[in-house]
Amino acid sequence: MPTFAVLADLHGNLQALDAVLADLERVRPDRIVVAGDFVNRGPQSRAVLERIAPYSFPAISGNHDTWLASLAQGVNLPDAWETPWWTPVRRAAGELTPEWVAWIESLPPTLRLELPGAEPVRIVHGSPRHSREGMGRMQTDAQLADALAGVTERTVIGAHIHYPYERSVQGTHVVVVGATGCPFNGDVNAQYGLFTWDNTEAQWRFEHRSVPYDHQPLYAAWRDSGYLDDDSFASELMLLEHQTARTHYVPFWDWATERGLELSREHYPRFAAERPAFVPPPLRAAS
Ligand SMILES: [Mn+2]
Repeated sequence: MPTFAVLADLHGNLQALDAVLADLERVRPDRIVVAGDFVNRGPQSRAVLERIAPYSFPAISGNHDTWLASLAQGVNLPDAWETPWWTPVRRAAGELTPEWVAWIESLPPTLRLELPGAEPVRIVHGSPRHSREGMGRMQTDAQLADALAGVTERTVIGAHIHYPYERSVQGTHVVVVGATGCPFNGDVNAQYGLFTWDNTEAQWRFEHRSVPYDHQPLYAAWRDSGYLDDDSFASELMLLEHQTARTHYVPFWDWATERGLELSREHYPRFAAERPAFVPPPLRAAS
């Protein structure tokens, strides 16, 4: 039966990428596709690009890839760009040479994968219409149907929300693969999706893969890369995401901004106390 793997959200985590590549050596799918977000949120953006580019896997860009490619060219720099809050992003953008910027900009936003003896699939980062729009459990069926409008493939595979999720929306089989480098589902392993064509059901079967790896070299990379040097609380939050497999950076940012508070560690305990308890997201939508 035809098989393929989709990895995504590598996010500058070389150790997680290597764990998935080693697992794929054993699994040996017919194809391997990368669904974007190679860079940012981790301390090894360029190392991840250098490791994966030589494979020439079919790939698309994620929102972090295109964002960092513009930042690397000095385009749309945020306010306070030189402050420690922006240190991890500034450093990751600084890792992108003009050659890597050009490589990122050559990636399409979505792609169609065709394997002999099976139905074609559409691979996206967020949703078919935007790399920053997820297809997660917060989306209503109507919102998802809107995002899928115009797609001709019966199976759409995305990433971006950093947890695996499978759902059927008005006849379209929607699958979101778990994140390789920065999962938010409470599982610190490196994750990806494996797909096998099921002739009897005439559909792609999704297997969520979760590969354990040693996190110590990743933590060492955070320390040794200089990402933590200027006391950046943003870098600390990103490291905390690697340690806990839970999102902290964006929720803290939103929380502090809503209250007009500085993005500083003194406010973090209050944020943490006010957050709802973490509940691992379900792998499948209730039908
Ligand atoms: Mn991502």
